[in-house]
Amino acid sequence: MTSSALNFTLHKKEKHTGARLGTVETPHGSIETPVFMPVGTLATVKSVSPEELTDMNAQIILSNTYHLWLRPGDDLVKEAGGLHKFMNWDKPILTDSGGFQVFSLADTRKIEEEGVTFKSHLDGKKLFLSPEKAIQIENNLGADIIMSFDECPDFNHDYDYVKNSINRTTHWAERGLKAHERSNDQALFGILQGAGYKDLRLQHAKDMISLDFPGYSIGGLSVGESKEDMYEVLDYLTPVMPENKPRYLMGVGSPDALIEGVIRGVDMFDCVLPTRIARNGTTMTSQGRVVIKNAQYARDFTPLDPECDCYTCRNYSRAYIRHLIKTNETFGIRLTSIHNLHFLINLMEQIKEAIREDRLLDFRDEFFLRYYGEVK
Ligand code: PRF
Ligand code: ZN
Repeated sequence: MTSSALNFTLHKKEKHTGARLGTVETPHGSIETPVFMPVGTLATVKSVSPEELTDMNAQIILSNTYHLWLRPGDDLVKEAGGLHKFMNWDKPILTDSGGFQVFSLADTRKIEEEGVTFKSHLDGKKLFLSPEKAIQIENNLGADIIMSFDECPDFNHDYDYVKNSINRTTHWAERGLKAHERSNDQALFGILQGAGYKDLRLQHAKDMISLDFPGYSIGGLSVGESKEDMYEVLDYLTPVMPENKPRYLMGVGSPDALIEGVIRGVDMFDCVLPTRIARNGTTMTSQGRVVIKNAQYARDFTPLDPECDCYTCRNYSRAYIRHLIKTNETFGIRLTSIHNLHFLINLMEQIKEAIREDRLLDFRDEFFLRYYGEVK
């Protein structure tokens, strides 16, 4: 891995769907795809230690340029020896570019060709992020896979706006490529946008693919549109994406969307869902969602999920976890977070097994029946 930071090997395509099995090699080890990536926005997967992530077979985690730039500062992370060393995680890391976070968190932003001016969501301070600046921050953080700076317009934003926006995102991607100083050990992915417009989506994919990134992210989805709308975009988009490069669907990680995304040829996913819902006591189990605060679990001394072999389910009961969550004990949040992450990582293991055996559609139907009570 001297000349390029990333190697993707495609091992198999499923017989009846677009699903693929692959390996992504990075300077911090290999990732077997399809993969679910836990989110560690502030250089920590909230309440879960790196050892616990390793125990649940997490292969790669995601962190955020925008947040780490504001606190503690990318210069400090660089001084610590980079993100891996700073947070004691020596497996692969991916950083998002900050584009999306500026659009979803910051106030009063002004988007221009040069970059985005906005106010910090922490103290209102005026800040400016450009494609060059985003890449410079990502170079300092030192993740294995980094994202190009993009604009993520609303799914229903008007056509002419989105048309301008995708061109701007392409220009930003070109500038990011030029600014990238660590292409030997950091793979820079391009992000595909285009909101809900098929022609703009296909145009943007074509423009970005011509820039020859080592991988492509699908942005602008799961931003409020229906699942059907999202799947429709994937249906026409993934077939035009390079087969020999990883495809990453950004910010998507509900169980149904993971399965449907894999079916449509997506290799990588991330989502705050498992850790976010864990913090109010909502868990994902083989039988569907369990809201642990509910009275029915007060005297339930069985594990959260009888089919799960995670640390939480091996050692603690529903009644105990309910007690901790009800009394705001932080250990309760740790237990539900560990279980939920394990659940999605284990779901991906089952998906890979089903791809290997060419039975992914049957797996989907069985899973949906048990989890949602219906074949969708
Ligand atoms: N762009 C970037 N990060 C993202 C998104 C995007 O469109 C999304 C959309 N679901 C999540 N994270 N840069
Ligand atoms: Zn469990």
